Amino acid sequence: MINWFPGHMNKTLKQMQSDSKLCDCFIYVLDARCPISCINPEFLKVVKDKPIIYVLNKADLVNATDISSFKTYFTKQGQACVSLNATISGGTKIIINTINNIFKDRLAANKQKNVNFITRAMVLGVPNSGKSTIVNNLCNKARAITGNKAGVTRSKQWVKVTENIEIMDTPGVLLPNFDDDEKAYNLAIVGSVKDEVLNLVEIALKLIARLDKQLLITKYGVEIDKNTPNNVVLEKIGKKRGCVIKGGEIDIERTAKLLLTDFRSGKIGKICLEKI
Ligand SMILES: Nc1nc2c(ncn2[C@@H]2O[C@H](COP(=O)(O)OP(=O)(O)OP(=O)(O)O)[C@@H](O)[C@H]2O)c(=O)[nH]1
Ligand SMILES: [Mg+2]
Repeated sequence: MINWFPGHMNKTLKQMQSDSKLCDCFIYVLDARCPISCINPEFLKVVKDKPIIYVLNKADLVNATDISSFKTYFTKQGQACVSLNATISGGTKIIINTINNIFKDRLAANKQKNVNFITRAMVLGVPNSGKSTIVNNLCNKARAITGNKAGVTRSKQWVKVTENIEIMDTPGVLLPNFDDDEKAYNLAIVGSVKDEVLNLVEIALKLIARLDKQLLITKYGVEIDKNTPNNVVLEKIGKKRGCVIKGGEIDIERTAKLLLTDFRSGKIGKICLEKI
């Protein structure tokens, strides 16, 4: 059972609800490795009935077939959905095009009247999904602080992206209660839950349960089969990778961290934790 909903997240949600009155649309950032787990029902109170652009971010870490199924899934909900890699130059241009497309009638009408209408978008999502990286990519500048762990952004900020688009970065917010442990574990695996509050061995075992054993055989050279218990798989990975403490015992915590780091950085492969 994972629960991490510190006071600042509740405060952030309230602030977002108040700021959302100024917003025309929302850039809802999802980690493409587990987009459904990234859906936070609390955001409904912020978004209400305004347009959403779902962003399947970190698309570079997932294979194209999975991306395509999730795009279909979100588009069927009547919202825009794009996939991207926010770490490459120009990776987020598609967001600007999508916003301009959603508001094209209003933009055209305002142009005729010679009024420069500003479209305001709030960037929201669970921690570590890449919101600040997207903001920086959109502005072509390091405006927002980013980091490879949950809870980097602590306060809101508005930034100008084009002559007619302004966006606001927000701190990541998790669900106050998880009704589905599997979703919580997915978020923990991808790094949305602060590692310090987790039992990383438990999370690594959950990751192993989700991975194709053949992939682990290829990547780590371990001798296992589909019936090998997950804790034995983890031990074998530790042994192969030299995670050993005095007396030849496996350092299981270090092995867990190593496996999670390999997964999070894409070293194990392009893997989606969810199927649709
Ligand atoms: N591979 C890959 N990594 C990404 C991508 N976008 C962001 N990242 C990495 O993900 C990590 C988290 O990025 P941030 O932008 O700080 O995430 P955030 O959503 O702002 O996180 P909080 O502020 O904690 O809520 C960083 O290490 C980024 O470099 C992407 O498209 N692909
Ligand atoms: Mg951030």
